[in-house]
Amino acid sequence: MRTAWALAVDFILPSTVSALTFRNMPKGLKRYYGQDHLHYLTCSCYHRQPWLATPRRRDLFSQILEETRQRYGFVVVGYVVMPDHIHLLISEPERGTPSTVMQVVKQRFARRVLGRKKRNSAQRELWPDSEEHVWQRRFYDFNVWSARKRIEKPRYMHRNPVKGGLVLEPEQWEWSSFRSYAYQEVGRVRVNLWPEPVLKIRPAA
Ligand code: NI
Repeated sequence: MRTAWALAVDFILPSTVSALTFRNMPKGLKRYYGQDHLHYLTCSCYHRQPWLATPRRRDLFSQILEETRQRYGFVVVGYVVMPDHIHLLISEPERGTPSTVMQVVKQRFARRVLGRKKRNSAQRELWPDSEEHVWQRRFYDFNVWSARKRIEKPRYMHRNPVKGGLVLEPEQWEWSSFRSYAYQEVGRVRVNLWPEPVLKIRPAA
């Protein structure tokens, strides 16, 4: 993961989302949204523990990302799921903000992997806030404006598993957008695709 250029920009609580969702976010910070650009998001597992080490976990994360994409309405331009962190290049969502998307994905994944541990009420107290045990609180949001960066970011993401010594070629890593671009494969996460528009039909007066 390369974060030298990543901006830990400020954060504003979106009024549309309950404060509970954001209770782990650092206070007094704000992020800026609403522009027509892409967001390059990076989030690491807590203390770089490999919560995404197994294919099953990476499948789960990908599935949650796709469900969230459909629900919040955004384009995944590129992504990679690594054993201890993730990178996403996404559009502005139709509902909420990139921060909402990140929080939803982090929370849903944490709940799923910690679900079994939390079922026991005695253990529940040992896991007062599951998300904190799985993900770092902060994530990095880098606004991608230029055509050059729009190319550079996916390339960097696709090479991440190679640089990490996990595979020899980007195409050998199933949990990235590479194969969708190279072979037009329909992957676990639909890449470069707007969600189906949902028609809101008003009842006749
Ligand atoms: Ni990385």
